This record gives sequence, structure tokens and C-alpha cells, in this order.
Amino acid sequence: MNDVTMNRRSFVKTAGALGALAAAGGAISAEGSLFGESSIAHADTEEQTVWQHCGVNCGGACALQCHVKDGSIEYVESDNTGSSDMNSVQVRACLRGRSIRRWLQSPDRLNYPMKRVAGTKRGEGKYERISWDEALDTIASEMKRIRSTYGDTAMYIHYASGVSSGIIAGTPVNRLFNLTGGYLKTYGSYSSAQISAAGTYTYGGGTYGSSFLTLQDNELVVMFGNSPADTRMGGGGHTWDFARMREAKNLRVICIDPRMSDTVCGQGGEWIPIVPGTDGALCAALAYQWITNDQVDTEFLHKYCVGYDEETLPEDAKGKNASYKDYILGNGADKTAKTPAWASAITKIPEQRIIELADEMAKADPVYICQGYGVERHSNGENAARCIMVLPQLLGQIGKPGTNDGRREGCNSIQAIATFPAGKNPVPDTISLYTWPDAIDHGEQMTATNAGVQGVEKLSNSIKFLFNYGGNALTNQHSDINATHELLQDESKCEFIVTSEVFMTDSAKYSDIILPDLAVQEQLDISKGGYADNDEVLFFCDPVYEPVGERRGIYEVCTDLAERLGVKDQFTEGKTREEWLRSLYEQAREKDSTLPTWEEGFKMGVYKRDTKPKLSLEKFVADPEANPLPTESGKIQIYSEKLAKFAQTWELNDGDKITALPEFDPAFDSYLDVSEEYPLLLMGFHYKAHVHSSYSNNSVLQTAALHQLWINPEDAQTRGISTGDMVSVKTERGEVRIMAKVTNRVIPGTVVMPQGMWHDADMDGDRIDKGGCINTLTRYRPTALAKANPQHSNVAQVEKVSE
Ligand SMILES: Nc1nc2c(c(=O)[nH]1)N[C@H]1C(S)=C(S)[C@@H](COP(=O)(O)OP(=O)(O)OC[C@H]3O[C@@H](n4cnc5c(=O)[nH]c(N)nc54)[C@H](O)[C@@H]3O)O[C@H]1N2
Ligand SMILES: Nc1nc2c(c(=O)[nH]1)N[C@H]1C(S)=C(S)[C@@H](COP(=O)(O)OP(=O)(O)OC[C@H]3O[C@@H](n4cnc5c(=O)[nH]c(N)nc54)[C@H](O)[C@@H]3O)O[C@H]1N2
Ligand SMILES: [Mo]
Repeated sequence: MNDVTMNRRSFVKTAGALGALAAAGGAISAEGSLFGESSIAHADTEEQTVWQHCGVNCGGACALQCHVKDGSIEYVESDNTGSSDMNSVQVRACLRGRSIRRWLQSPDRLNYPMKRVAGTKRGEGKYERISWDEALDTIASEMKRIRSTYGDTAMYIHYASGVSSGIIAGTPVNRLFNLTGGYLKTYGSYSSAQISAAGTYTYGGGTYGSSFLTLQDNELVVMFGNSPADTRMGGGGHTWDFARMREAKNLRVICIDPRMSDTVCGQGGEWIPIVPGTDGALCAALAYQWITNDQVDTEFLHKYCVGYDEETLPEDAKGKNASYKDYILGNGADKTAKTPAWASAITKIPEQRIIELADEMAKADPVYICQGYGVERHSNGENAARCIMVLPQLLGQIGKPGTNDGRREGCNSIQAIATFPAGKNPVPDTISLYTWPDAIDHGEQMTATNAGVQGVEKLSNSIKFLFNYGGNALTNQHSDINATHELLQDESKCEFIVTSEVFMTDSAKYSDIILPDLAVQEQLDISKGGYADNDEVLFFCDPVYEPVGERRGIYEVCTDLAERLGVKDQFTEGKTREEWLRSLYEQAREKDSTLPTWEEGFKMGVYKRDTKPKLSLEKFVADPEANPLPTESGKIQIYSEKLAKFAQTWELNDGDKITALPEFDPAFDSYLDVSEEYPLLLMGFHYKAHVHSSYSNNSVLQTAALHQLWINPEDAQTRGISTGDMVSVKTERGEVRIMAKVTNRVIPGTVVMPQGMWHDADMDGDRIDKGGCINTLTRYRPTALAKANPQHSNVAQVEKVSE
């Protein structure tokens, strides 16, 4: 197949001719569809193979070879180059990527710039077609007006992960904003804000540890809230790395999870079910067993860590029973020994199973301990993530082959390639990403100590202008859609919202102007590939076909806005998108001469090379004096002085806690908060049928993997619920309707549903969400330390819907 890959120039020529043909056929309608089944123009042209990649944010970025004929994708293959052995792995796409034809060529794609119909409110979704000139003039004049009225800190670019691969990717918008005065910055993400905070105060930064490819023969792997089979599905990614290691090394895999994930189901691993949000208690009991059975590696703890025992505590903390050992043994402030019996009552893992797990982990050498982001996306996520990180420290299982540091499995990518330069943002004001609704509602009241503001003591402004490029996190992916609806409807708060999208999403409906973007696959770019262990990959991606309708790429759109704002020359530096790509790629080749030339790359479509698996903290463990960690002490911090200080000085919500040690803290919406009205815990998970809300509008994928609420037979029986029944799920925030799946794959007392389905409610009527979007149900309340999203922590009720 590879040899039919066409030369870029000849394709563009061919596609250009076809585009004209399609237009002549009258296929473009005002409603925006070029690709209704009957509207494909047929011409007697040859099929071409175009290399592309799947650009959504599962992180896989897998290879797609699109077979294109007459300006339309006929079918899609993935990577079939190289071999499928340990090296030169084929970067094979999962079903989502392979279905991209239905997504890209959906009749629902946006084709024209639109503005909200005068007199309608945000969220109503009533739009009219306008010209690009009108759209760009309006945006540029609103940018000027709002910046000059309120200042640079009123400008905001929202988190968006729909375009997260490629060299050009999302940065043109940032560059435009930076050249015109800057914008309110953010730290953290919806993905990993809490584990990042945990990593910062423990290891000095980072969420990733060792690669799976460091695993040894017959090794024990213990995963907390991690399912590579669900969340790293692509063939070049971790699920494949892990599957191959499982086969080759005879691994024993234990997954601790309230849900039996695809990483265990049918794969011979062991599932240890746990009550959501209680991992910290399990970890404390494991530590209790190791300490009381003399199984901790005291030498490692003394040499590399701060705060395990009295001896290694910082001076200020000494003499107060403030060590980790004191906390575990019950000599600390809470006077509670963290015994397996104590943890069993909280986690619902039988006491004997905890004792056995502790013993097995202590005797395994090496043992690989890791976590996904399922634990951290809870109300107590920052502490829970730290509690897991302590486990390999206690056992001295860090820095040698087969070990990990308690964070997520690590990966590699080609470092030499820089993305399109965003330039420098002169604005110091920085918020935790998740707190953006507060920054719209009452920015000027947000401070360093009450809202985790960084860069300044206090924000000077609220957000007044919002740019949303390739994201659905205004509503669908952010917490508490019903509350955000009210906030965004109020035009006196955020005065102007722009969305650049490929579909009319729920978030797009809150925009004043919507711009129809060219999809990633409709543009020229180079992608660095996704999360994978031993391969470094580049995809040289040609546009699959000529632009359809009036879709335009973000680089060209930002160039036109830059012109209207008087900074075009600085923005483009005289270059087109292709010229930027070529020059950034040339710069990369100067740093890394093994990379193919531009021409060679586009001829190959995919470039792969082997790389060394990452072993976390290898250098630090080999020589801690020569290679100190970027923490206050240069060592691993079980006890953090910075956190001890925050605990004293930050203004926290009632019940919120910041602790110097990694402690179990149930926080809010936990197992302690279930009530008669809301007797169940409810959490979301990242599902194979879609990536967040991307691909959620693909009916084939939805049929392949149904959108269902998983409920244990015990909870289903008392409610008269069978698989296939329609149920109502309610929290204090709202109600969704969804099909039930009665299954032992979820523990009693907890229900789970995939996150990312499209919100679908009559917002002027009953607001019942028939799309089954979990964020109709989630609470907007930033966590204590990271001020991040606790979207997996909820208490809920489930009932059968009779009609
Ligand atoms: N198919 C698919 N893949 C994806 C994505 C997607 O939407 N779909 N999204 C991508 C993105 S952006 C991200 S950030 C990652 C997210 O990856 P993760 O955050 O790791 O995914 P989750 O599904 O939230 O959680 C992982 C596992 O943790 C479990 N879990 C939840 N709460 C707890 C708990 O309290 N304790 C324990 N022990 N386990 C718990 C869940 O049941 C799930 O099996 O996935 C990426 N990959
Ligand atoms: N309750 C709950 N909520 C969650 C999570 C959870 O676990 N539970 N997970 C959170 C996580 S980890 C994340 S990362 C966020 C993700 O939240 P988002 O970043 O909003 O991710 P998506 O929902 O995939 O939205 C991406 C959008 O990009 C659009 N898009 C795709 N390709 C293109 C393109 O080429 N151009 C343009 N302009 N647009 C494009 C898609 O149509 C889609 O609407 O969600 C978070 N929300
Ligand atoms: Mo994410």
C-alpha cells in the first residue's frame, strides 16, 4: 500500500480539480452539507492514499491512511508499515480513528461562519450565516473594545483539547493574543491538575513515571485507577506496549478500581474492587502492614526521602509527631492506627485481602506501582495521588529496572520538534484552569490564598472575552452544565464568546460567533504521534481533500485577525502555514540530524524509530547529590513544608484540607455523603466509544459500544431495573436519562457512566438531559490544593423511568 502514497503536489492538484467539480455539481447547500450520500460527485479519477492521523485527545495520534477518490474518503486503513514485533511497532488506529470518514464527512459539519440571531440568548442555538468579513470584523472590533475597556487580563483562551497534535495545533490563537497584549493565563488541566500538584510537591513536578517497557519477567504490576486498554487504545500506544509485555513477560496484573475495566476483563489480571475516592485509606493500610512487619526499606527512605520518620522530618516539623510513620501508626493528630480493619471498613476491600496484597507487594522485587487519572479526578484527588506515590518509596522500589514512582506510565516522543511559536504573554495573572467560571463571575475577588491565583496576589479583572478553539469544555466537558448555562447566558458578565469548531457542539451554542474550522485531517501538518513507549513516530500529513464550504484553517483565520489588529507582519513573519511548517521542521533537523528530510518524510507518510524506555528517577537514585530533585529539599518529599505552610495560610472552604503528609481525606461528595435522597456514588470514566465528546456523534461507534449506566445487580434489583431499561439519574444539579446495564463489573453502592456524551436538554423546559452527559450531574467545586475538577465525585439516585 505504501508505494501508492502519492506525492503531495500531485495530490493537491488533483484534489483541486475535484473540489471544483463537486461545487459545480451543486452539492454545497446553505444548510451546509457537501457529503450527503447522494451528493458525492463522481468523476473518473484514481484513488489516492493520503497519510493522516487521528488528532483527538486520547493521546494516541494513530496513523490513518485515507483512500480518497473524487474528494471523498472511500475507506480508511491504518499503519501497515514495518512489523508488529517489539520494535518498529505498527501505529494502528482503534475503531474510532478507522471511522473518521463518518466524522469528517458528516452532513452535520460546520461549513460557514455564523452569528447568534439577534434577540436570542446564548444556549438557544439559533444562528445565521454571515460572511467571513463580517465574522472577522466583529471579532477584531470586540477584541479591541474589550481589551481597551477592561485591560489585557479580561482576555481569555479556554482549555480545548480537540486539536492536540500537530506542529501548528492550537498555538496560532495564543500568538495572536500575545501580540496584542496577552491574556489571562491558566495552569493545570481537566486531565491531570491534581496528580500534577501531587507530583510537584512530591517529586518537584510531572505526572509520568517509567515506561511499561522497563517491566521484567514475572513481575507484579499494581495499577490504581488506570486502564490502558480503555484510555490508551491506539496500536502505537500503551495498551499495545502493555499487551506485548503481558505476553512476553508473564506479568501478574492487579487493577484497583470500582469498575472492572477492559484492562482486566477477559485478560487474566485480578480486579480488586474499591469504593471510589478511598484509595488513600487502602494505601495507608498497606503502609501499616509494611511498617509493622518490618518490610519498609528504611535505608531508601533515609537516603532519598523527607518526613518518613522523626529523623527525616524538616527541623520545624520535629517534636510534633508529624512524621508519616506517626500518622500511619496512630501517633499523629488523628490518633488513628491505619490498620487493615480500619481501611476495610472504608474501602470495602476485605481485611484479609488487604493483608495479602501488602505481603505480596512487599515480597515482589521488582514491583511496578502506577496510577491513571481516575483517582486524581476526585474531590480528594491531590492527596489520594500522593498516597499512591508513597508506596514505591516505602518499598524502595524506585529507580531500578522494573520499577515506577507511583505516577502514570511514561512515554517518549521526538523532542527536537517545536510547535508553532506562541510568543511571550506579558500578563502575569494566572488562574487554575478549572476556576474559569469564577473568573467570569467574580474574577476581582480571586486571590492567591482563596483561589490559588498565581503570578499576582489578586486578579484585577473578570474574564470578558473568551476564545474557544477546538473544545467543548464551556458546558459539555465542564462541571454542572445547568449552572454554567446561567453564567454564560448573562451577557453582562462574559461579553463576547467565539468558538472555532467542526461541529455545532453544546459549547458552540454559547458563542456569539462560530467559525467553521478545517479539521486537522483537512490540513497540512506533521504530528509527533502519541503516548507510546519504545517508538518515536512522525506522521507527515497531507490534507485529505480540498476545503469544503467556507471552512478555513486557524492559521489563516488568525492571520486575517492579525491584519485587522495591525500585527499581521509580526504574526506571519512573512510566512504561510506551509512555510512555517517547513522552517520549524528544518530547525528540528538541525538539532536532530537523523530525521528524514521534508521530502523524504512526505514520501514515507510515517517515520518511526526505536528509542530507550524511560526509567523514572534513575539518575537521582544512582547519585542523589549530583542529581537532586527540583523540590525544596532536593529529595522526595513525603512531608512537604510548602503544603504545611499553605495549610496555615490559605482560606479554604468548610471541610477542605491541605495536609503536609499524604493523608486519607474523604473530602466532599464521598462515601460519607450518601443519603436517603442520594444513596449512590456516581462517577464517569473515559470510554472506548469516544474521546470525551469527540466522536460521540458517530452513530456507528455508539452502536458498537453502548452508552449505559453500569449498575450492580444488588442496586438494580431493589429498583426493579433490568439491562436495557431507561433510567433517570439525579443529583442536586440535574437529571439525565440513560440506558441501564446491570453488571457485576461495578461494585454495589456505586454507579458509573461514560463521560463525554452530548448534552441534549430543553433548557427552557424541564432541563432533563436525554443525551446522557454526566456533566449535567457533576458539581462545580474546585478542590482544596490544585483548585481542580472533582468530576468523578458525586452522590446520586437512580430510578427506572416508567414511560
Ligand atoms: N477511549 C478513550 N480514551 C481516552 C479518553 C477518552 O475520552 N476515551 N480521554 C483521554 C484523556 S484526555 C485522558 S485525561 C485520559 C484519562 O485517563 P484516566 O483519567 O486514567 O481515565 P478514567 O476513565 O477517568 O479513570 C481510569 C480508571 O480509574 C477508575 N477510577 C475512577 N475513580 C477511581 C477511584 O476512586 N479509585 C480507583 N482506584 N479507581 C478509580 C475508573 O473506573 C477507570 O477505570 O484518557 C485519554 N484516553
Ligand atoms: N465529568 C467529566 N468531565 C470531564 C472528564 C471526566 O472524566 N469526567 N474528563 C475531562 C478531561 S480529562 C478532558 S481532557 C476534557 C476534554 O474536553 P475537551 O477538550 O472539550 O474535549 P472534547 O469533548 O473532545 O472536545 C473537543 C472538540 O474539538 C472539536 N474538534 C475536533 N477536531 C477539530 C478541529 O480540527 N478543529 C476544531 N476547531 N475543532 C475540532 C470536536 O468537535 C470537539 O467538540 O474533558 C474533561 N471533562
Ligand atoms: Mo484529559
